[in-house]
Amino acid sequence: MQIKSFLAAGVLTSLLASCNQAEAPAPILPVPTAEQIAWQKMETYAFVHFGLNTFNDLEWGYGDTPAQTFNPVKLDCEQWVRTIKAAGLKGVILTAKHHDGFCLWPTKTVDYNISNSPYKNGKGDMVRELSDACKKYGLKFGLYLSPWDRRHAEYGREGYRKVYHEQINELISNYGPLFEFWFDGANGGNGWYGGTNESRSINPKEYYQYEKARDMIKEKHPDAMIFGGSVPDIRWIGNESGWAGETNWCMYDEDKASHYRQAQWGLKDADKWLPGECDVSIRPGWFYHHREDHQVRTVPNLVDLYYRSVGHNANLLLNFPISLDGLIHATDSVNATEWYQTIQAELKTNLLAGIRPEASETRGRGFEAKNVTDGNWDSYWATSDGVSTGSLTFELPEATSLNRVMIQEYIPLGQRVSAFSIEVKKDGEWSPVETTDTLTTIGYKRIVRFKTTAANALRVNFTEARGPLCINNVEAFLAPSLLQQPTISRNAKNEVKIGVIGETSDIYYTTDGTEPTPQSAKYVAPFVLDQKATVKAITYDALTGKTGPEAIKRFDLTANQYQVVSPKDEKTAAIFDGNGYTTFYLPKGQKEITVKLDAPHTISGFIYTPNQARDANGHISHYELTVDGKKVAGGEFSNIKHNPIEQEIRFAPVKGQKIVLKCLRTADNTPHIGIGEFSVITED
Ligand code: FUL
Repeated sequence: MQIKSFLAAGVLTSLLASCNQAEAPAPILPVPTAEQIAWQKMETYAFVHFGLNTFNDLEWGYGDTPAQTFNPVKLDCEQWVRTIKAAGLKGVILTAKHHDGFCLWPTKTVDYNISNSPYKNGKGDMVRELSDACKKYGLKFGLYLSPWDRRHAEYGREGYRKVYHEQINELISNYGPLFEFWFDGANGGNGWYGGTNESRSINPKEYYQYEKARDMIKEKHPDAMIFGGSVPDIRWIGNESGWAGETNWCMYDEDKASHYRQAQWGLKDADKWLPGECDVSIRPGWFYHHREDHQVRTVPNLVDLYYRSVGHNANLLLNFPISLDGLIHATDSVNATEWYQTIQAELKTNLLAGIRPEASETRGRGFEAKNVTDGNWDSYWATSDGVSTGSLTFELPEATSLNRVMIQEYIPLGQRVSAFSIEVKKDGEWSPVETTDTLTTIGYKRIVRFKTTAANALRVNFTEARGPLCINNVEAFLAPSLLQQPTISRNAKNEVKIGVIGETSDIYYTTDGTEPTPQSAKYVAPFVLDQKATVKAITYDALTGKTGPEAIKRFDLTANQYQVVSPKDEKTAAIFDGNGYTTFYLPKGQKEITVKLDAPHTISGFIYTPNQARDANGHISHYELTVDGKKVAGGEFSNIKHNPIEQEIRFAPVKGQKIVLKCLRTADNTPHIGIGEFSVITED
């Protein structure tokens, strides 16, 4: 009896409590699905690019390299997975087939697959091996299957479409749960196509029948996010550099966007919830190239990308090019692991934990300001209907230094905030924090970095939103300073400039190839270097005795050793000025540039840098190079449109003086041809 009345009282209390509970704000459409929310909470995961390209030093195989060249001798998927886990990444997506058409699993659809390679005497199955390793180590598993297939004879026709769908079917049927399926949008047109060596164009939205493909995938993997195609769940962020816009809405609609680059910011007024994914490689290329071993992204660079992806309301997909032996290279593995540890250290102690903030206004019971510091993702502070601005003030128990603020909106009810500001109170005065960030959207997560400041209190003002505010988390941190990697450049006057972005620190350098130490020359101002040399530089903090990542730059011929004979135009100087942002565009109709060196040199390669300006065009995608009238190189700068990095081409050394770089095609078929930088690699 006693128990009964006790229970009744309990029910009554909770009934009363729920009666007093204010009503939750109405969702503002569109809102994410439960699967999209679960995906966004993953925040970071890995990509691996591996296949025939790896063994042929290519980014985009043409579809004609023999399957027998796939021969990793130490392949160990568990090593990949251990590295990926140590880097704090929650899953991995494997390139089961790239544009060259080579399949990493023993598919029944085409012979061009792993069973016709020497790997495990044709008994290997990379998709199986990696998915097993993921299960063993508790990582999620996803797949990339390139729709564009440069090998298949039937590409562009119904025959290949059937093959493609059957390949999807094999992959979704045999390898366990998938968290993401990647349809790559690239389609360069030309390929081997069964030996026809031609260019084929298709209308991707219709040709691949993505709706059908999606249904097949979702039937077996309802949680899987579809990337790309015509019915995606998430969107490409519009660049392959790993960052999202500071303003970044989860809403998007390709048909409403003026250009694909709009994807970096999303759209405030679109009716699809399509959160952004930032894909980026830890090296310049997506596939492994020995020449990039010293170009692995450094810890500070990766840390910066974290803040500009996850900290900008997007997920980060970090690629590891698997090396020739079948392992993640040691440098990549060390840098990725240290990157994670650095992020952990930067966001270790939440200075607002347990503080009950004061809110400008509250909707009522259940939506109090204390919800933003209770560590519960599903409880949030909300303002009343009709109130879409407000502030949260956190009194700090003692004067504290800070330089990071993290804010999260309760996205199940939609993304709302479009403007906010952050202030600190010092000596009784409020002032805004010093930041270069534009404080607009928040979404699932926004992290703002600002100059370290002392504070007795912190205030976040939400100044514009699409409806009542729904904020579920606010945290603040004091990240230790991080030594950056210097940048090194040489201008047309042969002046070498070494600099660092962000916090200032001492720089030491060498020009004779030796390793720089704090005993080396200290950089104080640009210096002249009018010969071939390698400059190495480090940052150093005398207080901690720590050095930052080393920068290495090899300088070959100087700008005055080049003379452009055609076209005659003084603007051509821009291509030797050490600055990839200043670009020379060839006059309309002209397709080549002729350069004369000061004297004959033994030349073993050249470097072409496309315009480095954001979203530039006119990049050369197909080229030919002659030295003294003899063709020494020609081919494709694969993937240069979306990954416009420096292109280094090597060839057998040849002595000569007159060089002609000819453009056979630009990446976007624009009539103007841009050259950011051009240089040759000499052996003398
Ligand atoms: C691009 C491809 O063309 C690249 O090779 C790479 O796979 C990247 C992730 O997507 O569109």
